[in-house]
Amino acid sequence: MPNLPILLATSNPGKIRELGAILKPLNLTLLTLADLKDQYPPPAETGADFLANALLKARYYSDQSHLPALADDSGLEVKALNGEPGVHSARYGGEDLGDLKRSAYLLKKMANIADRKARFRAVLALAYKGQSLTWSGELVGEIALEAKGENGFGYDPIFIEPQSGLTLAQMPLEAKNRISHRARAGEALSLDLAKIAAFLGQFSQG
Ligand code: ITT
Repeated sequence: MPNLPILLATSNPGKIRELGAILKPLNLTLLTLADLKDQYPPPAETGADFLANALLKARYYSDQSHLPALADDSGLEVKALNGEPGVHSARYGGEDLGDLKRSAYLLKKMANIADRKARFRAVLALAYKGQSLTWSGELVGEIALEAKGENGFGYDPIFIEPQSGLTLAQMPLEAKNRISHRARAGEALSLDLAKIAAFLGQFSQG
């Protein structure tokens, strides 16, 4: 693998923890936004879907930092809410709510809804100098009746993983990282290491 460091282009600490662990075996050299001397304001996520927003973030942070940048765009889609909150997952119910109140807001919307089917989706995008690669993953499950568990982030306390019957927040990080939408996107990425090496290699000569 060429030795170009890759910038993990997210300001979400939950994603940094998970992506760090998921990508660790791949021996990529990863930097976070906190490692850079310049700080960049996050871009407006104006894309219509996860793919568009992942590409938008990866391209933005790569252009700013002049590094290859790997961004994650992800979120929760609830069938009975026509796919909401979807690309609005991070801001659903109001910008400043915080994770717990945001989950409570969603539970309230679901109060009288019997169909609890939902899925998490994640798209990873790697961008550098006008080129990009993308990978995606999903996890199907159900919205719980009440929040349970302390681990994870975001909607984890209200998302039940069907095999175990546990919410993602009741699982240790390693267990979530074996099955999550982000882990599946990471697996797809790991199957493309040769492509990534070629992608980075084309820039390493100069
Ligand atoms: P960056 O854009 O800086 O990466 P963000 O939190 O704004 O961080 P997104 O726009 O992709 O990221 O929003 C994703 C939201 O979806 C996130 O804030 C959570 O509320 C939710 N989400 C995504 N993955 C999740 C997971 O594994 N567990 C629980 N909630 C998740």
